[in-house]
Amino acid sequence: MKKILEDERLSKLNHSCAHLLAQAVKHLYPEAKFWVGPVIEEGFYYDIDLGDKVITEEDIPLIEREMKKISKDGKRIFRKEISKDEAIEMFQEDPYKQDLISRMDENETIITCYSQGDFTDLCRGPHVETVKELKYFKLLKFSGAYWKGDSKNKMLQRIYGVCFDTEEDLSEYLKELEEAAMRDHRKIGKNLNIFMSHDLVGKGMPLWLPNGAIIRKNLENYIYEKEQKLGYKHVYTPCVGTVDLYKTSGHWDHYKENMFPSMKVDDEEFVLRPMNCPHHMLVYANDLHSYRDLPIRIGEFATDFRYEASGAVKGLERVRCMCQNDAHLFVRPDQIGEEFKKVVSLILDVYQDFGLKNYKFRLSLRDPEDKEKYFDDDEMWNEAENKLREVLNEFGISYYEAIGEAAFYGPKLDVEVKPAVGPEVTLSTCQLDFLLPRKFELSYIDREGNKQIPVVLHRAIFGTFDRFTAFILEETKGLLPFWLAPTQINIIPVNNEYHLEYSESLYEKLKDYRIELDDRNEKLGYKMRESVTRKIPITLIIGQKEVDGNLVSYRLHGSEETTTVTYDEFIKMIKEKIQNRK
Ligand code: TSB
Ligand code: ZN
Repeated sequence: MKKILEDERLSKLNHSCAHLLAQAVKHLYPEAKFWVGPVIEEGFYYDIDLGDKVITEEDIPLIEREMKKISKDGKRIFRKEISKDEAIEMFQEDPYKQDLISRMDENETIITCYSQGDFTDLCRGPHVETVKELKYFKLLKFSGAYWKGDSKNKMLQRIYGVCFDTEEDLSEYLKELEEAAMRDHRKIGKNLNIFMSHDLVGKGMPLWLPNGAIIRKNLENYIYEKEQKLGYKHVYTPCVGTVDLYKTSGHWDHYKENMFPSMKVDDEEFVLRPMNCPHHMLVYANDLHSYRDLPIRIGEFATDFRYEASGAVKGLERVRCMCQNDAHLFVRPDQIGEEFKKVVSLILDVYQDFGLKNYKFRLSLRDPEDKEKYFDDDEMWNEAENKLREVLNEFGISYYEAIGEAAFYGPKLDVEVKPAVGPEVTLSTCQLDFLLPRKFELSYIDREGNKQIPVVLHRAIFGTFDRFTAFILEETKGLLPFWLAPTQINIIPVNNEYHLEYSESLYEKLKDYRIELDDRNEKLGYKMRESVTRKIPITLIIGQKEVDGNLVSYRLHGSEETTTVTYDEFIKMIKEKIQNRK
């Protein structure tokens, strides 16, 4: 996919096209007022105040037509420098521009504006020479967007578009967008009945349907098995805690804006938990520990609640109620490197099982300027960040560094992946923490009988089951491997009259698997097509040959080929599929 933001020419073109959009909107709706129109990864958008008017599907072709007309007219685009006072004067009637001007740097006394024909906008530029260059564009979508992203403000109309230099580039891009939209887990999730949402439950609170629950349960079993073998002990803890718990941990001071507000019950004040670390710290503190007991690895499939901005919630990928595949590893300082490597190995192992290849490691560091987000202890941060770098370099995995992405309690190694639609997200994470063990006064007894403070590694391999499911649905385009597929085998009798009885006997014999028998009185071709669109990995086609010879004929999803085997051979084949979990 073309990288618009990183390409100077494409950025300029898209920026100018945003102005063209604004000009066309102004022609059609003279009362329109404009907020900002930035270039983004997908092209550009413009946020527009249209009074009470809400943009609809019908408006888009009209706006596009007007844009074409202006472009054909071919006016030059002029850059002009004006003083701040002139700008204030010029946009007297426009509260949005006044707001922009008032927030400009004090030293910025000269303001640039760009004009094309009858339209002028405040802008830093740069722009193309003439609107004639804006020939190959398309308006992509529209939505409401609160002014400055704040739900207390007025809802503006946001229109998205994209512009290229050639027709071929545009159509190739549109095709790619279409393919990405087909891969969007929200679409797949709906088509395959994996999850739903409902206004009565709330934003960012998906409901996992039976098909989704099968996927999730199997993911849980899969990772639980791995963690068991690696010495993790799982616990169950409540998904609320008192405000005091989160004051002790520091979440209340450094993470409050990501939390749901508290609620009072009798004489206690609770919050829905955004993380599980405090609970696990208390589990650790419930026992005395010797240096010989460490590492202690406490795992949980733990439900958390986070306040995510309503514009940011997205299917299963970014939710307000999530389930982490979480664990906290309590280690001695001399065990950090070793234990960290084990986590990275587990991540690599799991990614290999799922055939995931497109991911990047990110070393997420604190922003030393941000005293609000990060616990203020330079020495502790430097120690943790250097230790992480040291381990990563020793381990030899390549990564990039990102300032301001650390957790409030420590730096982390994140795995970044790109969803079908939208910006990159973090999947797995492994975090180094010297802070919370101190806050909870955790200890172990060292060889000499002295009390020492353990170090904690926070880690989530899938991240959350929610986000991981979203990602694998997109990576597989909904065609999940046999062991994860909600329905694994679909039996279709060629003719119910003659082949149903044998099909039913197969159905009974194969009941250890997630199996369906399609005995509807529909045409064979229709049923086969449906089996394909439902992404069922194996479809059995049972006709006279199979009945007479006690055979099984099957088709693997995506293949046009039918293979006929004995029942035993068939069982052997699917057992291998389950065992390999590939
Ligand atoms: C790993 N305390 C640690 C934990 O011990 C923690 O909570 N880390 S986290 O904040 O990075 O979250 C863990 C993982 O949850 C992230 O890596 C990400 O994959 C996933 N996640 C975070 N926010 C959301 C969300 N809103 N929706 C879905 N998944 C999310
Ligand atoms: Zn944690």
